[in-house]
Amino acid sequence: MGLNDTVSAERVHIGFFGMRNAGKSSLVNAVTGQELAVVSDVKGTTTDPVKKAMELLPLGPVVIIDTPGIDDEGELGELRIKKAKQALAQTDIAVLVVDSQIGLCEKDKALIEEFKARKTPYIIAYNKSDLGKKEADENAISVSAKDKTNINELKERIASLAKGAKSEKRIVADLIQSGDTVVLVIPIDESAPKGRLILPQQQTIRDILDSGCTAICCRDTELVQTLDSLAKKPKLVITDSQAFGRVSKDVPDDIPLTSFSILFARYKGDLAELVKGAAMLSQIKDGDRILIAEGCTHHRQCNDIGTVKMPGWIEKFSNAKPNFSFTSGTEFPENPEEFRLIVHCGGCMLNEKEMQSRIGKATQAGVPVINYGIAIAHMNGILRRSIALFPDVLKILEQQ
Ligand SMILES: Nc1nc2c(ncn2[C@@H]2O[C@H](COP(=O)(O)OP(=O)(O)O)[C@@H](O)[C@H]2O)c(=O)[nH]1
Ligand SMILES: [Mg+2]
Repeated sequence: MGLNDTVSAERVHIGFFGMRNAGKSSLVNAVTGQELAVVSDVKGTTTDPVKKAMELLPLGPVVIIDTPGIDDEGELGELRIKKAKQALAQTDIAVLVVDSQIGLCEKDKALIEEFKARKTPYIIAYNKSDLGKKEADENAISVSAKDKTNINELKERIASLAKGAKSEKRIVADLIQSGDTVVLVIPIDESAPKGRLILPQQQTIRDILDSGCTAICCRDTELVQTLDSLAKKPKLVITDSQAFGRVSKDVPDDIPLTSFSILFARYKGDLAELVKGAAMLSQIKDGDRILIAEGCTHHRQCNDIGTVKMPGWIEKFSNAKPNFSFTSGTEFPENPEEFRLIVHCGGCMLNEKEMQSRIGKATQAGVPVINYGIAIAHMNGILRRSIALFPDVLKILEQQ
């Protein structure tokens, strides 16, 4: 990723779905103007979803996802279908590609139901119009990847769907006003990446700057002197959740304090659902199955927390020996009901859609779900203070 690129998780994700040989890959190539995807008349050529971040006019920064056909057969086929479903979890806007010579089949209709259930805006692209045109209705467009017919029109339709698809949620901007000062506490320990800040910290600083506010960063060890040096009381202190215990002692009670994880839980996930789940931590017994889910596969800091620290903290807090399972990257159980609790990472590499979809799966299965920051805050007895900024969520905690 180049330094000036839009963070992938912040881009509108456009997924192309449909039957094998409908022309998904050809249409992806026509829309992007690049040979992004393998086109083949052998069915089932695309095996894994292919993802690419790019600028797509008139939309701007997007991620294009080309998926394998949903009608794949055999064991390998099942895996491909599963991967296509995982791609759907990240998709902000879906393009259902249909071979106009064949028309909508049952599997296409099932996909449409799936789009609706996930509230994913979609458009049907009847492809291969060069072979004979299918009259397109309101939700559809007739295109030819081969002749490049109606490709610009398709892009415009996708762009207009995108307008409503990305939420207007902000990380902190709605909590502060131009002129405010915000203090960010960023401990630099062995788990901090060398020479840089992590994504949630960068994004929070940017959101503060965009709001015409001042961001002051310090380590936990310099927090007291930093606060003492300020002529004006900061509007808010945001800390790394691992330092929350110490930081909460150093920040006077009249200054609101929260953590990056709480802010990101609100930004990408569902803070109320996540806070509700925290109570389960106090009910864990020997042998209870707990899933620790991470959004990325390569983040050393998270790995450390997820596979080592978090299980240790939970055992200590619950005074029990639960049974931990771990997933990472795009893996996430379709049916998580076997778990008593799901502890998810902050999800800095996942887009909002995916985070919402995971929380949705868990709550539908009746499984409480929390994130690292909320777990840490709860186990240190400081959850209340870290969500005091959000009265509606605080109410939920008090009602438990
Ligand atoms: N006539 C015609 N053939 C097309 C068109 N789009 C794709 N194809 C052909 O359909 C076959 C399958 O295309 P592909 O993009 O690999 O389909 P996918 O399996 O849905 O990704 C290939 O032989 C393409 O050349 C089109 O607009 N018109
Ligand atoms: Mg393909």
